[in-house]
Amino acid sequence: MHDERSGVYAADAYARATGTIGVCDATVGPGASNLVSGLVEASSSSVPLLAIVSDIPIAWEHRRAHGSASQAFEQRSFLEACVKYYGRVGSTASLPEMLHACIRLATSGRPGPTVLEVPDDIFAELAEDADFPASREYGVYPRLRSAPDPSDIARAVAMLQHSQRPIVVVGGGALRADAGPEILELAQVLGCPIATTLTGKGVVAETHPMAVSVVGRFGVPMANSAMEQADCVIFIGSKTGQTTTLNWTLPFLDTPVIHIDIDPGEIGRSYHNSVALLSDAKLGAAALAEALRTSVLSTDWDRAAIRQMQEDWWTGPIAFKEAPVEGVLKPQDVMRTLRRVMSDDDLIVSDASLASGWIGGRFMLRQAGRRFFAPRGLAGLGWGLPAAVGVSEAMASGGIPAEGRVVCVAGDGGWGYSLAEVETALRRRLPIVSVILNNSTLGWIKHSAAARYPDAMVSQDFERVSYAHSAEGLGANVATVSELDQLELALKTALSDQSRVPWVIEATTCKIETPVLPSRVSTSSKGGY
Ligand SMILES: Cc1ncc(C[n+]2csc(CCOP(=O)(O)OP(=O)(O)O)c2C)c(N)n1
Repeated sequence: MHDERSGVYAADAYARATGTIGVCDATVGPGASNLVSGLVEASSSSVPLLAIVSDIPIAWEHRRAHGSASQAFEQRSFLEACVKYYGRVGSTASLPEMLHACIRLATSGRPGPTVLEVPDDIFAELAEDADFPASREYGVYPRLRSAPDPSDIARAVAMLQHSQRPIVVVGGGALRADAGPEILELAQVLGCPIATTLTGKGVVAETHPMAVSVVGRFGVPMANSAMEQADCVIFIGSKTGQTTTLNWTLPFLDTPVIHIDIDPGEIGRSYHNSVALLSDAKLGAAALAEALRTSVLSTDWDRAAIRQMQEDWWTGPIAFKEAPVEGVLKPQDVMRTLRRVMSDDDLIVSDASLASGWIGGRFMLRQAGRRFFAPRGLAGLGWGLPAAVGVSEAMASGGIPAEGRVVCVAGDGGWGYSLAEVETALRRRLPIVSVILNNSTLGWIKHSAAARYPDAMVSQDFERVSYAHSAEGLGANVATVSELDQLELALKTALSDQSRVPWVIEATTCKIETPVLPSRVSTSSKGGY
């Protein structure tokens, strides 16, 4: 790839799509330092990765400082903070075991990234064939599943027996654990709505009669409204972070919480009185559902009201912040068009910023599974296109079924970080369809600056740039669209093109609209937005 940042992003997305570890490599020094954003994204999103990084020869250690040895710097202390484990290979004899350690640690427990650092002289040595039995199963996650303590299940059941309106909120941990069927079972027994975090989107199909879609800042108002009405919240595989909980104001601090998680350090971090079920998401949901099946419950959600909210949100009229302007598309309309034209076999990848929120709240996932990929760990711009390359490679190599296409959605700011990877997609014959929401501005930053410092704005605007022209130069088929029917035609053409040449569709979009939902002002049920 053109940039080590892209390499690690692609490996991350490959791991998310396939359920196996992603691997990338980078050269000593500037290559290694470029891995930081991707390693932190994978760490905060709990994605197993192995980054193989080279280093100066062992004998040159005294030449590390100030680049006496060309490109050397303290890369270990720099990268070690970003990963679960940093293995430095000291001899060829230790290589097989070190490699095994990196893979084993990346995929076990809460998954995360690891680094294998190999000095240049070790790389150059001839290694004997390893007398070490390699086992592919270590590269797959979740590898070892643990079940909850029955006494904790009994406490959770006792709490739920007092609940009229429980809600299940599932995060990325549930998606990684393939816990969808068990979570559906749990919600069925409880007769309750199911919400997801942005990273958990896909655990259940959003067509389900009790699915209220994504909660939090990048979510859907009906999900936040269901959270407000809930008198007990069951988090499954979620770090209950800022975006999901509207700055830890929802659930309210006095709402009873049950938390199923693989990482004991997460349970109780945001909601101190949580009933803790230390468990894999799949086994935890199954055990709770099983115990509840024989319990007396008194849940009474208004199912018809939930059904109505779903219909209004997905198919009702869209409320815009400003009136439609000719020649400028609304991202909400772009999402509805994408949804109409894309098939259920297509996968969707978003870049950071508003693109994640537009898809999170406005693009209904009609089938469950790992179908939507977004960088919410570090939320760094430029993740989208390289990640689409990783997902598309997974399709091309048979790592995941290949019936559909990979669609990438990015703002123009984010697209600018990694646009050279269009050539990678072309060279690898990956028929990715990218849609750039070109509002010629760093939209989210502009919106927050306007809200916080309206009298001291600095410019977040760009010149009007033709990203279509640059993508054409990089070898893609392109289209520039500013009307909905043009967009629909371009998408249909791109998605049915059999040439395996990537497509880049540049849409002129407005600067004003935002998918970001307002934060609540208080942690109590009395405070509003
Ligand atoms: C690498 C990186 N730098 C800075 C930011 C801070 N940031 C968050 S959103 C945003 C604006 C993104 O603009 P664009 O990609 O055009 O999307 P839009 O918000 O306009 O939809 C910025 C700069 C970030 N998330 N990542």
